[in-house]
Amino acid sequence: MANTRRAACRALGALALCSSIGALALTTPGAYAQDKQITLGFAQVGAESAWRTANTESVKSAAADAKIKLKFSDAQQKQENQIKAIRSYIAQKVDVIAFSPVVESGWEPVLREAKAAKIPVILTDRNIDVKDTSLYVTMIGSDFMEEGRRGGHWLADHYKNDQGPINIAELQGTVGSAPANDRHSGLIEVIKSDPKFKIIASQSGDFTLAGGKQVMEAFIKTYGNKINVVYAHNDDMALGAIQAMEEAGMHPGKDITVVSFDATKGGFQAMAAGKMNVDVECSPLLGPQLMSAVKDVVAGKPLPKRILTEETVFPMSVAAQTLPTRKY
Ligand code: GZL
Repeated sequence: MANTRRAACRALGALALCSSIGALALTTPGAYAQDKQITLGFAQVGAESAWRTANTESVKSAAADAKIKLKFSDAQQKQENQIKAIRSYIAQKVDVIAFSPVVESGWEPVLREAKAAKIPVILTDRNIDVKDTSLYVTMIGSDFMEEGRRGGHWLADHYKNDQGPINIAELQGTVGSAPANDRHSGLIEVIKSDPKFKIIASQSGDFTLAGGKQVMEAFIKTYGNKINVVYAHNDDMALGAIQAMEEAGMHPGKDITVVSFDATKGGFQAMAAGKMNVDVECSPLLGPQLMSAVKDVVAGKPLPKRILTEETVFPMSVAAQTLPTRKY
């Protein structure tokens, strides 16, 4: 009899303990949030390049790994579509909104709506140009100015014993986008002090292979063999330009130096084939960092305003041995 009474007391005690922990969890701020599945609304730029495809894959797989419910939209490179997607995430009362801004300006109104709805916003990949930086929690991505400087320094070193003139044809990314603006400005910062470098042509190919090919065909028609360097803001446009140069009987990577950005597998294959001289890395694999930031925001943890991705520069000489190790 006594044993039965003792067992009953133990069971009652355990029940009381469980219910008090349960109550504690419900009342402790943030504790409940750890149990509720987080919903993230992500407004992607589009599907314009191999980089973007890898970036989308990274976001989707990292959300699944983190057990975060992902609402995903593709804006087909149109700002109005990204704004519509963000508004729809606000209406659905998601926990966090993240997006890769297709261009730098025009975001204040919709971000003020997100702030009024108390939904935190995280920027990934590209930055925005706003006075009120309280409109977003943090920006996760590369330093495009530094990438442009790296491209410029590689050119300065490559032509250090050449008197010039060195005529550059520039294939710019999407007009108004942070990577296009900064990869251009970073190059200028380095070469402006050396008059032998001249940008004789500069036009947007919108980060696409078709755009790069079309613009390069026009550059070849106008400037022909006067072009010494093609400076392409991403691999897709560089690969399109390489096609145009080969169709015109030119030898990209040999009689025309090709500088590109992203360091995708396509870029490595072009370098291994001797058709591209250098590829400045820009990692699209931002998914894990984004999901970690989302969880921190929901848990009320402070985040730095800028989370920088580490990257490097790959010259043609290392392409063949490095290609098998590349993840995108
Ligand atoms: C850079 C990214 C750019 C890539 C392009 O972080 O925004 O957009 O360089 C992509 O390939 O289209």
